[in-house]
Amino acid sequence: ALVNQAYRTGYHFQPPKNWINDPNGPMVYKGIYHLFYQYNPKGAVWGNIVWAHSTSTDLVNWISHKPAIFPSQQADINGCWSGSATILPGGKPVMLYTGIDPSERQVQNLAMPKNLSDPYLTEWVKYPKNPLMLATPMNRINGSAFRDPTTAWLGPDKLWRVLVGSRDNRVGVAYLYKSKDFDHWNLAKEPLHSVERTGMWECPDFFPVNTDGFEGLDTSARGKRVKYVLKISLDETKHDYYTIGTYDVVKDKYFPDKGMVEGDEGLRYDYGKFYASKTFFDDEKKRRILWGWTNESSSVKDDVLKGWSGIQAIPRSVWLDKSGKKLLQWPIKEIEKLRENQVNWPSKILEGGSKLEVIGVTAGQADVEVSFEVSDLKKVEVLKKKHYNPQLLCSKNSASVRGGLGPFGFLTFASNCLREYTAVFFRIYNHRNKHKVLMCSDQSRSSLNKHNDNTTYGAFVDLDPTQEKLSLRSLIDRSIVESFGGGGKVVISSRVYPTLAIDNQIKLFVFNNGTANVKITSLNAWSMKKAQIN
Ligand code: DQQ
Repeated sequence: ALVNQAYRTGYHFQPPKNWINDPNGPMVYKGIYHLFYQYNPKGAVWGNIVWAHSTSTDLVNWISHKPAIFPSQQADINGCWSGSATILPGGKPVMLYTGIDPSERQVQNLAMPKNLSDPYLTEWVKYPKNPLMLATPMNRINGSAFRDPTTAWLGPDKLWRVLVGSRDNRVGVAYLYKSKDFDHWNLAKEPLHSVERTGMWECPDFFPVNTDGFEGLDTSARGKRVKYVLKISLDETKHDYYTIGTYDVVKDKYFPDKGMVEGDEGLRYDYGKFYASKTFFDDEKKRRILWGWTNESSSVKDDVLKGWSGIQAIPRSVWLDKSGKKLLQWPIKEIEKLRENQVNWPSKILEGGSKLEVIGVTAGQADVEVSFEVSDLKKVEVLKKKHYNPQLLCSKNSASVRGGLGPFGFLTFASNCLREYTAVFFRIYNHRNKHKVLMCSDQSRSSLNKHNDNTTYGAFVDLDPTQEKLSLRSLIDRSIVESFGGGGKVVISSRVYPTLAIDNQIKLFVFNNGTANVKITSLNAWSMKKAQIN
């Protein structure tokens, strides 16, 4: 399996070989999408970090260019770490990124395209005055926890603002810097935001969202119908969390809203593997697009054997849900042009304890959408405690544990006799006289190879099963299942490495392991063509 590269993806972004991590500086310039990313040119483990560079006209097919930013100055001689693009007025892109200096301190640097008439922007020039921001005894910033500048935004006072992730002991901090010329940056008296006991904030992202509709906004946009999103990547848990709130541009303070769906700590973009994510405003199509890194769940030894590690998740459009309490996410529309050989089922009953094979698609490289309707709510199981950890609930009640209403969903990467499968499903509960919908991605039987991390993931989906259909879409791609529940309310990405369910031995089922019947109101499945990537 390792030798024939069964786990290399067909339409997810990855280079031909070696290690990748965070997406960097995503942007669109003269109609060309740019993606830079953390890359080790020398192997399948983290190290020797440079900014690799690819471009695309559709966010699906990519060509690669030579590394754009690599150690060349004192200010980045020990590594070029994560950073972001800002499009200056007049359309000129610039990059702020973290450099590792000769004394292993993290500092913030600027790089600019050499030739603006080249839409591929293959050559980048470092600003000679780098570093522009650094930790000093005066500002009391921790120089080993000071990185990942955001896209800058312009305030009404014509000053640029940018955030840099940090920590002060265990207080997670987003330091704010201001500048009138992108050259001299002044640390604001107070950070934009900080939260106790969260540890290092990596890769902060701060952007406005529309309160009505899914149109994206430029990072400097302001107005009455605008809310703000602050996303942080928690080094201690390796998950991305966001809150929605208001931004006082005069005080330069961010205030997260109270009473968000799961409390004030923050929601997850993805309840599986997804880290160091970053959005950009697509000015061409007026949408905000989210990129995120999905690392491997295999052992380092296997990564070295297969010669690569890490992929980027399919870019997602993000916008504010009508409730104002969470973001919705959906794979970018363009990915649908890879669909072929559509399979479409008429509505049918999926009996309790049964499963149906989805025949006619390449089950290892597919896009599948199903929608369920439930009526037999008498059969729901009851949850008695006050609080439940949905991930634990999913791992306790795996797909093989018979339920009342659910589990029902997909068995992806299923082998012939179901010795291997990765199950993505819903299970409905009654919790304090309300219905609660749990969504799980169960990796417990994903592979006979036990050297993989097969943690099960889960989250509650904020929807009322008596009023709404339960929809599930999974993007399946050779070693990844990216699942969107409830039209993008909950997303879970999992990496799996079956030993039997590989290549043309992979099957796909819709299953119902509850006692109650459910109705499939529609099912659409497509094989996915291979994208041209790098
Ligand atoms: N990865 C980068 C850092 C960032 C971390 C280094 C997050 O800049 O904090 O490769 O994955």
